[in-house]
Amino acid sequence: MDHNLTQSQLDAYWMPFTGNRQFKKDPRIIVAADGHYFTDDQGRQIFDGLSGLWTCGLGHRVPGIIEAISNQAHDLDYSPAFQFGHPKAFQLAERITEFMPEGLNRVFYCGSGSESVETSLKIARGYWRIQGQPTKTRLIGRGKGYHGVNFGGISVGGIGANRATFGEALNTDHLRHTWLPENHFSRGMPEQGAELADEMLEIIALHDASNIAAVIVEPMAGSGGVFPPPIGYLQRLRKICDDHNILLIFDEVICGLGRMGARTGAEAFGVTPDILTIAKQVTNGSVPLGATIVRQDIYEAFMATGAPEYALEMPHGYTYSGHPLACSAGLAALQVLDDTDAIQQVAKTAPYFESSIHSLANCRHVVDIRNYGLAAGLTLEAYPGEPLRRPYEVAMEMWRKGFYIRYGGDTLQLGLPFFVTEEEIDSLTNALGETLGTA
Ligand code: PXG
Ligand code: PLP
Repeated sequence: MDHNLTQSQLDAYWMPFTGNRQFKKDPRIIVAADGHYFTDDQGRQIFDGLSGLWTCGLGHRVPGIIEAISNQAHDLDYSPAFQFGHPKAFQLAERITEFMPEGLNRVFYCGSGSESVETSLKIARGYWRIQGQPTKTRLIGRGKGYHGVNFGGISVGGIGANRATFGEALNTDHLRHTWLPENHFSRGMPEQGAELADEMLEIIALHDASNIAAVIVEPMAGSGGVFPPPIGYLQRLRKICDDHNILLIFDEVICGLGRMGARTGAEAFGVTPDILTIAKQVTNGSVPLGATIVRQDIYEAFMATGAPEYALEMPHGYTYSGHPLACSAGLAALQVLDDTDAIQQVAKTAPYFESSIHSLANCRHVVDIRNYGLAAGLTLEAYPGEPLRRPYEVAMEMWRKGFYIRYGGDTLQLGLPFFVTEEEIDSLTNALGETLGTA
């Protein structure tokens, strides 16, 4: 394999969510991975402090998953997603429901988190139309929310930069984000802020519930900077949705399948949504797959419109919905998750990680630290007029030191592998402390 990329090869690839000009001057090329470490093109070992992009909680190159994908590629490389099925798509659907809260037991596949979000929003609107309430179309999101990059997702999303560039999107409203100054340096769920859910009542007063289809939130906001929900917040939001007949969607693309130390964020925080999205961890990142899981009665409503049986109940789906490689990878990943008690391991390691990461509270430029499960976010004080620069500089220095961490906006983000050791946590935190000390 030739890792000496030519300038024209570097130029040809328009990289996603990347500073392309900076990257191409100083490329960071990953050529291999194993367990908790990447190998770069200089042969350096780099600790994976974000589990890929929140994808690979079980580490890289998990034997059962490699084998499943390679066997599947031999047996059935592709099977048409529309009007035909293959066994693993059904087997995985049932398996996924075993990880879901009680009552969420119908699974619609797609290829990514962004698509799982679009699917959830379309199901919500379609559901109300079928119920004879076609005016219930409005979609509500939350500040700092990340729901992928498609038009629905950026509309309900609460990260301005992801949307402002692209002009008109869907008409949506947003609850305020839950990042309150009085909660800075909270460990786990912050104490203040449950009442922020009541903003939903103001939005209802503005539009009337008869025009609102759904509200979508991440149980713990991830990409926006890791914001666990205030104690009682999600319960309050659930109650308002129930009182006003509004569907509650949890976007669990990061929270789902282990990272919170529970099977879902819904389980961790004790609130069950009507629709839940997953992606990333479902195949341990090995093959793209997303899914939208709904309450059985939502599915049944689509089946019970009186249309002929051969008619499509929902005109929606992706070429790669339930791709055979993805489904076999998903079955294997969930098997490993189960067999290794990985989720219990996350819950067990979380307190150690919490103390370790909060030991950075007094480092220079650290404005706030937040954590839950094996996720943490740090907000850094901005250079005057340059909010994005410091996290970038810190992350680059960490890369030079042999640690991959995520930076975005004015935050650093950590999402450790589920079987991270205390030694690995210590060395990551020490390196980060050293870097911040001089940043
Ligand atoms: N919803 C949520 C809650 C997500 O975190 C998506 C939807 C979109 O998924 P896809 O597969 O379309 O990217 C995500 C993805 C980060 C980071 O650094 C987070 C995501 C993606 C890339 C980087 O926090 N989340
Ligand atoms: N664009 C065109 C021209 C297509 O034919 C298709 C799928 O058939 C799509 C977009 C959507 O692709 P996907 O199903 O992979 O999302």
